[in-house]
Amino acid sequence: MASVHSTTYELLRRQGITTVFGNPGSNELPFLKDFPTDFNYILGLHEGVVVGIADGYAQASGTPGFVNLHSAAGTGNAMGALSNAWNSHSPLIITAGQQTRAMVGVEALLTNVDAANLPRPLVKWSYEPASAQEVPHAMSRAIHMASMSPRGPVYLSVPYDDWAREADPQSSHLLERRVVSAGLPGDALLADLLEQLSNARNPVLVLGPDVDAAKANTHCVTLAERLKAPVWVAPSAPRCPFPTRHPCFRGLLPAGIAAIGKLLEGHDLVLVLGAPVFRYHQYDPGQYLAQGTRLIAVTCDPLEAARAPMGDAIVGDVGLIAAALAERVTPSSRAMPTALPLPEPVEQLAGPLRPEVVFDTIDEIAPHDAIYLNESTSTTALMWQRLAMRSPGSYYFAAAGGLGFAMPAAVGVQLAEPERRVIAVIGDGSANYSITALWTAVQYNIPTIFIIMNNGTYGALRWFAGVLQVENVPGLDVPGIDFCALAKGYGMQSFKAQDRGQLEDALHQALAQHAPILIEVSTLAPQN
Ligand code: TZD
Ligand code: CA
Repeated sequence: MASVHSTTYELLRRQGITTVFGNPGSNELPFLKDFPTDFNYILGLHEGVVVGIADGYAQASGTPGFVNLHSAAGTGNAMGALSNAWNSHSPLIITAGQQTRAMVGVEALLTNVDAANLPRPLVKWSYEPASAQEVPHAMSRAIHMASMSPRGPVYLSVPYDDWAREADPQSSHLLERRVVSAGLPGDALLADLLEQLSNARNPVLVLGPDVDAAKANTHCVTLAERLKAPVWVAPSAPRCPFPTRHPCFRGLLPAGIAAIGKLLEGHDLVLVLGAPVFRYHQYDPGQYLAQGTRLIAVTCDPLEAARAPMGDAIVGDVGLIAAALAERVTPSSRAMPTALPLPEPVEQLAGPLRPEVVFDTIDEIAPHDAIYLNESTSTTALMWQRLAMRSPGSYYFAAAGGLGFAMPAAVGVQLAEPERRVIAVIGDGSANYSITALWTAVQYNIPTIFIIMNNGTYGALRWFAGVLQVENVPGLDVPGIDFCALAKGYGMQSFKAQDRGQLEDALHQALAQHAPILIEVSTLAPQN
């Protein structure tokens, strides 16, 4: 008779899931026992790092990331990372070991009390099976729930004595199941949308992360070119859905209500694809949309559709809808938008370097299909202006704004994309939330390039303090951290770059080798 253990591994195998991202404890050892040789285990030293790596891997590969955490404490450590995964529709199957069934009731050490409730509301589905025999069925549900549109993280708590039990013989049915979502709207709805686009005098596209997740970037290029429409990226962008040097590209929308309303003024139709409407940040009260502007959003997520404060929404498959619109839209006779001017080069040879110089240097030296992770919070706008992003899957940023995402996600993205170079640009503040990601990169020889922008401060918070007009705030500086020494401690090669020449040399060296590397750049803090 098959055990719960062997049935579950067979189920994962059949679904193409053979990598486990984890940090183990006693409750998890029976699951990890006799770990199959066709599976890989990627160890992270903190659960925020484990989920961050799995999130990057799931987003870049488009396949579910399987995570194994330790009970309540491990889950708690992962909650910040889970807030990002929830907001980026990342398909993550997060499992946690529970105490043995006989001792859950007495709350023995390492019991996950009310386990299914712990990760809510940051999961699509959360469960602890009522019996050992139910474990394979619950795992099957978890996989399908995470993978079905809208994708997202799910949570499964499994008492550790369940793994050695006999599986229900009917579990074999689970091995054969396929569940797919079908999401193209009916002809009438599509025809109506096409007519509105054709009739619009001055339409504009606003694209979000789920365009990139659906690999619909080229469909959006065709759509924009046929409509001759400008293209904005939806605010607080976690991914890059459109090539940033394309003539239609207008940049990243600001994250304020009034600012967006004003920027979109004059357009009679705003078509939003694959983004919430909108992920605002700073409170900038005003009109959501100017008089005479209509908005239609296409999203995979009913929650996003329901909570938008204005406009219509269509819930469906963003990739299929983008492809159908691109193919069928009537080409416009309007003039093609003209490309944005390239940013002015900044002459500076000696450091501390202006962030512009860092980005220009990276842009000059990095391969054209490099993948960027961004967690340098005060320089996001500069990054979008100065780094050309051409290919799908070229940019990732914490979708909920939770720091500690980009370092581990860069490791996961690199695992999923071994042919491309991954460059993570990380602030000196942000680098401390998930610094142990360096260790995983070293141990598994994952050749991510980490660039630390060391300006000694929480630059973005200094800017925000200005927006909120609050003065004399403590805790905004982070001086005295030697990132090269930290890298050395985790076994990683590192360079300090004090000027442009040193940065160039370090980047060339990093790109010439197949090993992770950290480059610490002294940068100027934003002026405020
Ligand atoms: N903690 C977590 C988990 N997420 C957060 N977003 C913050 C705290 C608050 N926070 C920001 O939103 S930006 C920021 C903090 C602390 C400063 C990051 O500083 P940095 O980058 O050095 O990484 P800059 O370029 O100096 O802003
Ligand atoms: Ca900083």
